[in-house]
Amino acid sequence: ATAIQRADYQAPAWWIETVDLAFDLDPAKTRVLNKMRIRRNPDVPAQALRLDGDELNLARVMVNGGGSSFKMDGNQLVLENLPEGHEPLDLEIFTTCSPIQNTKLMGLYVSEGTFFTQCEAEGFRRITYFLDRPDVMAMYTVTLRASKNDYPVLLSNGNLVDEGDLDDGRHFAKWVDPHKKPCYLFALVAGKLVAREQKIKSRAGRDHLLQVYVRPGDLEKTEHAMNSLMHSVAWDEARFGLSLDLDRFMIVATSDFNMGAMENKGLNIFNTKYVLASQSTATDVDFANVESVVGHEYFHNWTGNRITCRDWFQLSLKEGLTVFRDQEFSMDMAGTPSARAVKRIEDVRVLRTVQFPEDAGPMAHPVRPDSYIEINNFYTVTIYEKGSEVVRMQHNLVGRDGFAEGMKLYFDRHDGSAVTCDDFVQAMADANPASPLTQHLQQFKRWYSQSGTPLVKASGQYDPTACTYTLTLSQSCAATADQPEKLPFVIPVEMGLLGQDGAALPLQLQGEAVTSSSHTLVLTQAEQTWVFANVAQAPVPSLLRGFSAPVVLEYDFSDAELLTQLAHDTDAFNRWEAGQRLALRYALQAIRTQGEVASDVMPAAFISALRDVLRHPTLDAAYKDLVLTLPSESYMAEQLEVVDPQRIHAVRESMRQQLAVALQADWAWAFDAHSDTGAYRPDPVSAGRRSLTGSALLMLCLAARDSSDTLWPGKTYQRFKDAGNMTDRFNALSALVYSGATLAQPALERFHALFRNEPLVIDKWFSLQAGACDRGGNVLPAVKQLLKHPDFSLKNPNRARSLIFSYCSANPGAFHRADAAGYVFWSDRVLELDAINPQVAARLARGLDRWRKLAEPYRTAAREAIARVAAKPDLSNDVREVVTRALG
Ligand code: BAL
Ligand code: ZN
Repeated sequence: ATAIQRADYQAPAWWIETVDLAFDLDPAKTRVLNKMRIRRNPDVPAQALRLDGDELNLARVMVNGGGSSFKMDGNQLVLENLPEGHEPLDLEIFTTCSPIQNTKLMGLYVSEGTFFTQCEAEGFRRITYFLDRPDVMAMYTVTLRASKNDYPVLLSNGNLVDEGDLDDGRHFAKWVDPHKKPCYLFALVAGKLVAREQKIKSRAGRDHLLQVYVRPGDLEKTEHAMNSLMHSVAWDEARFGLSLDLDRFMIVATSDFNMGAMENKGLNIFNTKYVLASQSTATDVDFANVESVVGHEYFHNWTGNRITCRDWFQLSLKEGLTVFRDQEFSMDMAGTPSARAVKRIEDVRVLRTVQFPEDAGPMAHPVRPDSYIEINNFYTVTIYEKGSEVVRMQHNLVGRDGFAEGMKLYFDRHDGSAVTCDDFVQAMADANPASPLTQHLQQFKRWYSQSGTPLVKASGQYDPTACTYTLTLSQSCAATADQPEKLPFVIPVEMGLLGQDGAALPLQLQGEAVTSSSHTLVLTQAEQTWVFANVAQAPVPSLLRGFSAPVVLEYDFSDAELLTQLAHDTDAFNRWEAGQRLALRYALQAIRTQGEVASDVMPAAFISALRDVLRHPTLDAAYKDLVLTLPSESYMAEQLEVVDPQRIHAVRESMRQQLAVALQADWAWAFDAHSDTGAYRPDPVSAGRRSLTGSALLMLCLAARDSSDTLWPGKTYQRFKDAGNMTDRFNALSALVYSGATLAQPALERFHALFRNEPLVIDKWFSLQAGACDRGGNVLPAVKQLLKHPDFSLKNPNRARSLIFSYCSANPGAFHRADAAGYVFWSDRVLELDAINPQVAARLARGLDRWRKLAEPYRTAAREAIARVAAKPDLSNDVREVVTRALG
């Protein structure tokens, strides 16, 4: 396969104005009649019409009611002799496909007896021949015909305009979408479904019907999704003045889905994982994820659907912006400043533990990539999460009101069209002419064109005579796999100064008025210096507050300075960050030290500071829990030139044990003080209390290992049995499993028996065992055994992820084995999955992206495993691209 280049973009030679699709739905052979009105694009030299197709059986092609000559060029259907001129033509194409055989879950497929579609990015070509590119936007009419008994519900985009019975027990439904759209937003669903319904009136006074469709037994698990949808509608109106533009908005859940969810116009299709939630089957994290994903897909209705992408290189135009919007939505819903900070920390943790490695690895690409082989491989944390950070920097540079103005101008200019990332930034800048964004616009755009994580080095100098503090910031960005040279970025660095007692100092840049206690410096050059006046004492700098740019910040903090920040920083992010820096510092020292890992990796002063946070009278439980959580093994690995995963694992385990034992009485206090959360509500405050009690139980079970005490494992088992909600139950179960308690096995068996009919809970059951703490290499044999479990299926992406990804991609201490058995297991699964579902296989294939950093013997063994995958001749493009880059 050849790479597609962004620079090669050309406008389409033809437009498709209307599409009239008729489906005769049958699992084995579905017939699709596609009638299009097409027209030559007058701005482009005359060319043949080339329509994309994939795994279709072509039966007939007609032009203006008569037969037409055509040829095939690979997967493309080519019509060379179409009438000249710019009059519209009627093109009719009749094809069949086999949804039941579609295990790739792209295009039209069957899941548990129900038809679903997934068209983004290039799935529509698996339904009919088409100009399958996002800049071709058409009006759609869709008629569905199917057995009434087997498929009583027939759904597509837009409004239901007709329905009725046909001969032979079949029936039909006709849908018209009032908005033009690219084909990747097309959807249909047909099956035995029931809906929760809600009528709402928007601020603008328009009536809407909201529906959440699920399988009959799942209806009582849809209340939270519906509430989340109503909140999303209200939020987008309140924050951005964007109202729902449809009479009817539908969400449908399926248990077989490659992604989290899909924003098809008016007919969002969701992975059940992000729709279904009940107190007894879903954790607080699941509830929060449902809210966030429902919001994300709903917000796409404007950012993605009304304005879409010119080409797939612009994917972050809609994804980065929509992630930013869903993050803001979740923060606004969370309410308190503390809950906002918790959400921010969680988002930054994902960025740093997943996106930073991506940017430093073989798949590095800019937020707007320049080339790809398989677009499905570019639905990445760089496009989504880093893309969101790039939007967030714009938000911070123009201010909240300025951002709203920029959004307004963006819609005024581009509503109803397919545009580029440049168009978005230009609108943001034009709406805010006096902002630093506009001042540095061309340079700011490097965030879209350059990959890599910038490194910002800071140093400070206090002059006690002049009472000045001089802060110097310098930036650099290492070469990435795709780009050797980098130019300076525009980096907003929000900062403050603390006194030695932790009190905030007023900020006054020399020659300027006092600002406040927090200020944003805009670093644009390789090195810049700022001088602060009237600084009464040597300050502790609090830099990159709120993580104001997606960079690595280096500053030679003393332990004492970090302890001051941990105790006092008014910026909640940096307060948390100070604790992480200290923990990381001690971890790296222990990792680099030869010999057996000490049992006291962290000094007493740090343990004591953590105790103070844990016992703090006013901090929220959720925040405490984040501060008391050590940096992950993969984050530690990223800080090292050469990675010995077993050494990292041993050090982190030792640190956790130290925290468990040293704070044993405090954990017991924390458990008792927070364990009553009253009637279940998934709000951030009570969720935080549950999260902290869960951590406390794990710590108490770990401490019990040292003392052979059975009290806390016993109490934990009791809590597992008696829990009134899934969060408490699962946290207790996890504590038993992660601590290796003897009660873990009976608890796992009981859990399975209780929830055998709840697929999403059984996913948790698999995932927990695959993610268990490795003790003497015991996890891999357990995972292999679970592969044979009757509930396991490789074909269901959620189930495959729950067992295989949880082991290969989320459990480094168990996966990186000196005997290479983890890597062999990985390569076997990548190859098996590739034959079923290349998209999911390619995700798993990313699991060894960072093999070059590994110490021996891991490095050689990992390379051999990747080479083994690459040696397979008939690999999908998806997996081929990933392993080729990994080896390249
Ligand atoms: N557009 C693919 C799924 C999502 O990002 O919402
Ligand atoms: Zn999205």
